[in-house]
Amino acid sequence: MVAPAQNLKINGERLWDSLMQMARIGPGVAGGNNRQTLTDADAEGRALFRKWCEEAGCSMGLDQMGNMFARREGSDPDALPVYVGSHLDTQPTGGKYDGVLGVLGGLEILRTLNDTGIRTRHPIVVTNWTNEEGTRFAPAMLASGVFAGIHTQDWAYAREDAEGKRFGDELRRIGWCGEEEVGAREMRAFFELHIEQGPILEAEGRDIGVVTHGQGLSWTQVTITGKDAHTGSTPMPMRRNAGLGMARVLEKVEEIALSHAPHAVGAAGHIDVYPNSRNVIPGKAVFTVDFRSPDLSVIEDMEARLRIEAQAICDGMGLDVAFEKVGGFDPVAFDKGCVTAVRDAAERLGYSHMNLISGAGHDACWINRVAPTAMVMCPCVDGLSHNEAEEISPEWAAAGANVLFHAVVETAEIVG
Ligand code: HGY
Ligand code: MN
Ligand code: MN
Repeated sequence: MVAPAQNLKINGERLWDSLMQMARIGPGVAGGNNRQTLTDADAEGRALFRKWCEEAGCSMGLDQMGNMFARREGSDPDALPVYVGSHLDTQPTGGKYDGVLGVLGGLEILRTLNDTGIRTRHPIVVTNWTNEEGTRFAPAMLASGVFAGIHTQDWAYAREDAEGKRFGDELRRIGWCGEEEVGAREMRAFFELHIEQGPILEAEGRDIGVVTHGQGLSWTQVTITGKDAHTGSTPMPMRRNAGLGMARVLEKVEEIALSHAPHAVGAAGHIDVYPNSRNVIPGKAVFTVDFRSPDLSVIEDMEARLRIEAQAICDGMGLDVAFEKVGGFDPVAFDKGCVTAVRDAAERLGYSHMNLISGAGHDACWINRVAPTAMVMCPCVDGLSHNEAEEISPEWAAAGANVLFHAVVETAEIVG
């Protein structure tokens, strides 16, 4: 395969401008974004992305999970396309780059190919995967999971948000439910550019992360039931305090994760107590424990110990406890050929780089099940993400997009 010329680069200013324009849709309250999946803001962001893709001459596809596909033709219409993309949905207090950099980095590849008149043999398709974040509708990477055959579409459509709204109804409500069967598309390869969402690249002074693996994830929803009662007149020995039970379990979560230092992590980011009234002892606590590790046996150990320890704590406090696995995927090893294409691109372009295990989950983790897949990462300031203060530099964005460009175009085979 012919590698792109070393001087072939994307237009970093245009990419940055597109990132800033997209960031104006679904603004957060502190400079970031709140463009949660299947909200009107998500619909607005999708429309802007579609407009840009059509301006770039793409034909648009949309499947029954709302996954968007912008196709640039190759010289061989029968050749399997090279896919590239990520997600446009954000956390409620999300940053401007998580996911968005990968989608608009893919679009920038098509724009640059148009500028230079370069043809590739394989078509190239830029994707926006629906509901990567899994915040409004658990689990994360829902639509890429359906595409990869992990979840059924019916199960996904029935997922409910905190207000009891169903995924399928909301997708139709915003007008982004396509006709296309989910998962019918075959891929030559899939590449995803993403900010690291961790501190390693910046601390090591590297421009590019060559992502060889992704750590596995486990989400267990824990429901602890006690008894609502008056916080003033109920004697301490008579209380069945579900909130206290939760606090003791969360201490155990920290202990369990630290027992597998330095790579395992654990926390609960979603926490609800009921009735959540200042002068009522919580009768119920519902929270999701998020455990991660590059090692599957460690994840399984943490899951098992959570159930044993939480049961013992609740038994000792006269509380009931129930567990439900609400998300998860095994550690991922990305395709060696695609990873090499990423590393060769970074070398060719003269960027400092290092191998990396992704701490966060990504659509690429599921697509890796159905197509050769790899990821490119760029640093982010202080490793901060899932926070409105998430920040990257235009230089980091351009470096990541250039490596993505070279890996994708080399895999798609330049024909002139
Ligand atoms: O949870 C994750 O790792 C991803 O950011 N959705
Ligand atoms: Mn993401
Ligand atoms: Mn995210």
